[in-house]
Amino acid sequence: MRKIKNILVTGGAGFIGSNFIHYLFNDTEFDGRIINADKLTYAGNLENLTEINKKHEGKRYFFEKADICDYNAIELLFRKYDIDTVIHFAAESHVDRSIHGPRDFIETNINGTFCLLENARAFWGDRDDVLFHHISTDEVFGSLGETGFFYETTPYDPRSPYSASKASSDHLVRAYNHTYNLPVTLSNCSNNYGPYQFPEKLIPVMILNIKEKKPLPVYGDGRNIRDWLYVNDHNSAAWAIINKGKTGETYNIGGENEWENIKLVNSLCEKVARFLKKDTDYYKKLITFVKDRPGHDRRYAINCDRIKSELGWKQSVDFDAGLDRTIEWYLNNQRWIDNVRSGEYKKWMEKNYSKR
Ligand code: NAD
Ligand code: TDX
Repeated sequence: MRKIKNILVTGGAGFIGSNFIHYLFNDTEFDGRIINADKLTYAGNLENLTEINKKHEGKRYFFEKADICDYNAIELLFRKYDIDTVIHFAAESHVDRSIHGPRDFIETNINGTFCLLENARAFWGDRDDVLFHHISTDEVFGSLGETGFFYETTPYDPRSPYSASKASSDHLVRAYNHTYNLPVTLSNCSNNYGPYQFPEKLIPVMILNIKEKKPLPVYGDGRNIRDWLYVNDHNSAAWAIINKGKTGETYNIGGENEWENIKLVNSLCEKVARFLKKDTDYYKKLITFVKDRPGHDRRYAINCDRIKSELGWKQSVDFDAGLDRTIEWYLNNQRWIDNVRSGEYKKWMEKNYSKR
């Protein structure tokens, strides 16, 4: 197996990236250095890494505030830390934001990925003991009807500015492998949930609104379907690919756990009510059907047989236990919530959601 000495984690202050850094320290044998490069947009929060920072900063963990679109800044990081592995999480990640303002999505997701690839190519030359792992989404495959699944071979059909920008970055990563022999792997994953997820995505929005007795905004008829995976299971899959995956290949990652939004929101009402020892029906009455998301993809469902059979990965957290863990985390971390809700996030929410 390739020895990883210095891994560059882009977007390591975001939801999945910060969980990945926790995962490396807590759940793996990895003993190299972790360099977290993050621009700290509204979604980047170093509070996610307070404990890691206290214990490991300057020894095995290094934070660098950097924009992945800044060629010189990234070049410096490759040299300074002698990077041999990249796991690329950094992105603008929220579909609704991409509808209101796609520019940052094009800039970070496409140009930022291009800039990282250019740097990796320049710094690594024709080395084959290095790897660029690109984190992508099932949304690049488009939308499914009532049946069927996305496979690694499913043609791309992105339908939002977010998914189009991610699809574009996937194509660039594959092109760098094909054209320049850059050692790359890719993964396309379904919806993640867990601690540290920014409260703009469905599950944290609902948990917090239930707790605060606010309306629970369900888009359209609530019958859209998503496949949910606990964030650590995404990270264990990415780590398996980095260590055992075949260069140049793509792996689908999923929860095999499809839920209609409305059913999930009802289940969250029941669960949070149980935690707070309150009446479930009161919370369910807060459910409010609101104007649909433009171009709202109907159903996502991932076939992840490949990573299971070839790399021996499987999901380890079932949805019931994972949701309980997540609800408990949001109920017990009010300070994190207050901090994250101030600043840029708050301003954006006020501007875009006050009219609903
Ligand atoms: P997030 O929005 O929580 O975090 C993104 C991080 O990237 C933030 O810390 C932000 O500061 C940083 N960032 C943004 N622009 C940057 C730039 N120009 N330079 C440096 N850093 C920058 O996102 P997430 O949910 O953790 O998603 C991480 C990755 O996983 C993304 O690539 C996303 O497309 C992919 N993904 C997410 C999900 C999901 O359900 N959240 C599912 C599949 C794939
Ligand atoms: O308030 C809401 N009400 C609602 O009905 C929100 C925030 C969402 N929804 C619906 C829209 C979707 O059908 O819930 C579903 C999930 O929505 P999001 O949490 O916004 O996730 P989604 O659009 O599915 O995209 C997510 O999964 C794939 C991540 O944000 C992406 O980064 C990832 O690639």
